[in-house]
Amino acid sequence: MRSTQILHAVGAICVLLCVIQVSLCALVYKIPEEQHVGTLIDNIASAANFSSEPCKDGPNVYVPSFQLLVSDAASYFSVGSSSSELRIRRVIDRENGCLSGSILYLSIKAECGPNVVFVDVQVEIEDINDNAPYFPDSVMNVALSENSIIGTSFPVDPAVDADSGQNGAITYSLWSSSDYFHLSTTRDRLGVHLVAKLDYEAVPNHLLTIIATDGGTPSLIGRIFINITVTDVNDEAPRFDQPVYKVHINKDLPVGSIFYIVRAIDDDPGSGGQVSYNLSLAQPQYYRDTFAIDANTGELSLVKTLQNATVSKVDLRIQASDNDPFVRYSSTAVVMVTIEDPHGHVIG
Ligand SMILES: [Ca+2]
Ligand SMILES: [Ca+2]
Ligand SMILES: [Ca+2]
Ligand SMILES: [Ca+2]
Repeated sequence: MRSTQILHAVGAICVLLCVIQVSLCALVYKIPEEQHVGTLIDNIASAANFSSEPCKDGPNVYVPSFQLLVSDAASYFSVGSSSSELRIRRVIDRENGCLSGSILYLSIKAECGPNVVFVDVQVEIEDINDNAPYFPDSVMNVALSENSIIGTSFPVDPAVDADSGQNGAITYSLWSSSDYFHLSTTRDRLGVHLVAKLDYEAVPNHLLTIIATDGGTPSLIGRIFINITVTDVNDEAPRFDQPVYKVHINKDLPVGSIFYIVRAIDDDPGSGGQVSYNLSLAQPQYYRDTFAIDANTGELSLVKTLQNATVSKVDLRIQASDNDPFVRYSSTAVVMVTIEDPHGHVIG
């Protein structure tokens, strides 16, 4: 380093080409990108051992002058014509797409009377971590059936980072861990896979946030939100509010009377959760001739007089079924009916 202002000078080689007039000199620098306009790189006269004092040639006295020659990279730099200070003229961004590479080449003509030196300058632009990982989409919506098997996965377009080396090396993580989903990363592929059974009725939506972190110091991050909607399948059976009901009815109960109401619920939405009731076929015909249940309301009623009943207890098996057109689920319960005489005594 030539001074605290001068950026990293890698080396200087100067060769005299002509005994008295022209020589070549090569200077090499490394500077970070994104330096401010005006940042001093070096004093070219000093670096190239070219005297900044006036020179004489016979009776003539000349003042040294310095000129940055036209090149692709020349617009990024300036050279003081008398000071010979090489400075940043335009902010250099490695990732702006205008640079053909990370090394820029300049040519500076230093002149004093008949003495001319062409100074070739090579400036390597070092990467800084000035780009955060970036996902092509900031939000991704996914629908998964609740009967998806464990291991089901879906891909996520990976993030990109315009920086180089570790500054552009990305690792992925979930902002907060999930009991249902894990990340999978293999080479350039990013995916989310299912690790637990989904349940529409318990958790119909999952929101994941994937964080992409680069390897810079300090690191930068990007994120994508994954909104996972769990779609329903008919996987719940109706549930009676109690497995056994105990009912006492009078043998004088008029035919048509409603004597009890049962209720079953089904957590599925739509037709898979609509419940209808019926008397089970797996019971004596007499039961089904004597009692009825309303398919929609679960109201139990008497459809045949009990005046001639010879039994005092009837275990009436009732069934609740959902109305899914493809897969129907059912469950059963028992209504224990005790038949009493008008005095409250069990008959028989
Ligand atoms: Ca980066
Ligand atoms: Ca960069
Ligand atoms: Ca159901
Ligand atoms: Ca369901």
